[in-house]
Amino acid sequence: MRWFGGICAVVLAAGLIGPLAAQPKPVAEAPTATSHAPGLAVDYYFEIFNEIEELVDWMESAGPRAGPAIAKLDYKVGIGKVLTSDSNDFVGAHIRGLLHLEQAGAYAFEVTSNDGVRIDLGGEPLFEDPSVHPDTTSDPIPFQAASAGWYPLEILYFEKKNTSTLILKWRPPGAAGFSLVPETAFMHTKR
Ligand SMILES: [Ca+2]
Repeated sequence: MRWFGGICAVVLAAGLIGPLAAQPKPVAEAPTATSHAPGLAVDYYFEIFNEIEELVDWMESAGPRAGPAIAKLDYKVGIGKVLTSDSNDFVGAHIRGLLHLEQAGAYAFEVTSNDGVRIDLGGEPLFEDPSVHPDTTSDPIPFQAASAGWYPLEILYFEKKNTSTLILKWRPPGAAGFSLVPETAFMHTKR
C-alpha cells in the first residue's frame, strides 16, 4: 500500500502542475440583468485570522454576515474600513461572482494583498499568498482562457490588523501592460 500511495502522490503532484491539470471553465449560461447584479458578492466573518486555512475552518461553523457588493478590487485603504465592511481589523471575507473574459487566449493577473488571500478562477486554483504580510504584489500569474465567457471567481481574504490592501489587475491577451480589472467585468448572482 505504501508503494501504491507513493504512485498516487506522484500522479496528484503532476496533475497540479502539468498538462493534466483540470481546465478552468466559464459558466454555461451568461449572466442576465434579472438573475445577476454588478460587482461581487461578499460574506464577512469577524474574527482574528492568521492564515487563510483558519478562515476556511471558521467558515464551517460560523454564520456569514452578508456585506454590500464589491464593485471592483481596488482597495488600498491603509488603516480604514476593510473592503465594504464596517471594521478596520479582524475581518475575513468570502467573495464570489463571475469574471468576464471577453476573448480566449493568454491572460495574466497581478494581485496586491495585505493580509492573506486565495483566489480560484474557473473552478481551479489561480493564486494564494495565505499568511499575514505587508502590501505584497504577486509576480504575473498566467491564465490560459480556452474560450471567452464568464468565469466563476472565488476569493478568500482576511485582514488581521493595521493596514489592508486587495487589488486585482490583469493583462488581457494583446495588452501591453497591467490595468485594474474594471467594474464591467464583474457580476454576481442576486441574493
Ligand atoms: Ca494588515
